[in-house]
Amino acid sequence: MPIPRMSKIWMDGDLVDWDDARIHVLTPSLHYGWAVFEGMRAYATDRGPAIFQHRAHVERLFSSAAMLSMEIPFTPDELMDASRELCRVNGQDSYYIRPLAYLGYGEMGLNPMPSAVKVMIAVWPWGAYLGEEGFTSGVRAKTSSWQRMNPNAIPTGAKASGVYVNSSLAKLEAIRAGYDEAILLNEHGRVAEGSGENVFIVKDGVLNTPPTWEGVLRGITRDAVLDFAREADIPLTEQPLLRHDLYTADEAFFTGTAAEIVPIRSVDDRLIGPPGPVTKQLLDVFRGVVRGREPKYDHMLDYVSAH
Ligand code: PPE
Repeated sequence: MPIPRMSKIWMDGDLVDWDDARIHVLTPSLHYGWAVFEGMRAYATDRGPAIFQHRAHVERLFSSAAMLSMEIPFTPDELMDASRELCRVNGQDSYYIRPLAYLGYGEMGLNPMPSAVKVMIAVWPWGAYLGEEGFTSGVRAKTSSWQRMNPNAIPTGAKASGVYVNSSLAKLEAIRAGYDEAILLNEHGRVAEGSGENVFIVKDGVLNTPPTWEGVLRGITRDAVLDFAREADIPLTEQPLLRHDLYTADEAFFTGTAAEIVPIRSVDDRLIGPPGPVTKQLLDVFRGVVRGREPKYDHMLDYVSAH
C-alpha cells in the first residue's frame, strides 16, 4: 500500500523532515531482521485525534524488545510524547502510527549486542487494510501452506520484524491464489492467526479465539474485543481451533490494529456467510469506542491534544 507523504518523522528524539528520515544500507536490522515494532491507530474524535490503547502498544514494544534483549534508550512516556507530537505536527485527524526499534549502523555480524538500539516513529493515514468491501461483505481467507513460526524458533509473542517474513510468505501465497488474506496453522496443525491479525469464530452463540500459547501474537485489538464481549455478556472461550472449526463456524472475523475488525466471508471457499450478528455487535462497539462515543471505554483513548 502506498504511504502518503507526511511532514515529519521522529528519529531518536528529533523531528526530521519526511524525506530526510534515512538510514545507511549497512544498518544490521535491514540484513538480519533484528528489530521490533508496533502498529497503533489514532482515530478522529470530537476532541481531535485519539490513540487507541496507546500505553498497551508501547508496553508491548518494550516487552518485544526485552524478548530480543534490546534496550530501548527512551522511556515509554518519552515514546508516547513523541507519537502524540507527530500526530499534532502532521496535521491529519487520523493516523496509523509505526514505532520501530532497530540496530543502528556501525557493526555487522549476527551478535546484536555491539549495535546501538535506534528508534523511529512515523505516522500516516492508512485506510481499510483489507479493502473497504471487507468491512461490509467480509473477506475471503485461505489456510496457508506456510506454518506459523514455532515459538521456539522465534518468540512469536514478540512483534519482531524477522517474524514477518513468515507472515508475508503466507500473504503472498493467499493473494496469488486469489484470496484476501491467509490464516496460518501452527506446528500442531491448529489455527494460529492471520498474516497480520488474530482470528475469532462464533459457533452456537459462543465467541472463541485461539489461546496465545498456540503461537499467536497477543493482539491488543483481540484483548479489547474480549473485553467488549465480556461486557456485553457474549459467552466466550479461548480454546484451540482446528481448521474444520473455521469451515463450520457461524461467523468468523479478523482483529488487528491495521485491519480493525474484519468479517471473514469464507475460508478455503467454504462459505461462512455475510457478517453475522455477533460480529456486527462487536464492530459497532469498537467503532463507537475508537470515535470516543463510549464513555465507559474512554480510558482506552489517548487524546493527542490533551497533553
Ligand atoms: N497477529 C499478527 C501476526 C499481527 O501482525 C497483528 C498486528 C495482530 C495479530 C493483531 O495485533 P493488534 O494490532 O495488537 O491487535 N499486525 C500489525 C501489522 C500489520 C502490517 O501489515 O504491518 C498491525 O495491525 O498494526
